[in-house]
Amino acid sequence: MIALGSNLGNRKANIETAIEKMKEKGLSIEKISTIVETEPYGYVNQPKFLNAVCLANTSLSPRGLLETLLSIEKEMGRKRTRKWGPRIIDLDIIFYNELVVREKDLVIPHPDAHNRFFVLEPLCEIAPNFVHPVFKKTVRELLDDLRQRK
Ligand code: PH2
Ligand code: MG
Ligand code: MG
Repeated sequence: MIALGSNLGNRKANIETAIEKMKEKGLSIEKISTIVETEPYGYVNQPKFLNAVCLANTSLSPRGLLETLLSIEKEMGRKRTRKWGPRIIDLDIIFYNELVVREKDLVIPHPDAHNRFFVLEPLCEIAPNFVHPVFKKTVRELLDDLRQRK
């Protein structure tokens, strides 16, 4: 499961280009959520985002997938400025099946996914019953929990 986000330039085109590039690089995109406009989270003083999530099939390892996603971000001209700052495209691995990875530069499930409406809402559209392998809760339950908390 991959989350896509953009808040610079032609945001919709950026998300669509990223999906095309994922296909070109051999990912099989099985499902794509609706693209939604969301308020910036974390660092709030920046433009609104468009966000979506997609379900992809790949023979790449988690690390291979990370490298592929970073290469797409780079090809699309992403410049890394401040953490959580504005970006033309951000591609994050949210889940990789039931796998749990905890390495310095690669943490799966995404460590903040359960706190983010812009991830859980689109995810709930395409995979409501997927179980978070650490919290042992479905995406729908995580979204309900977040709504209670916020
Ligand atoms: N990404 C961030 C920080 N804040 N806010 C929204 N709404 N959407 C994002 O994709 C996003 C964010 C860091 O990756
Ligand atoms: Mg991100
Ligand atoms: Mg990222």
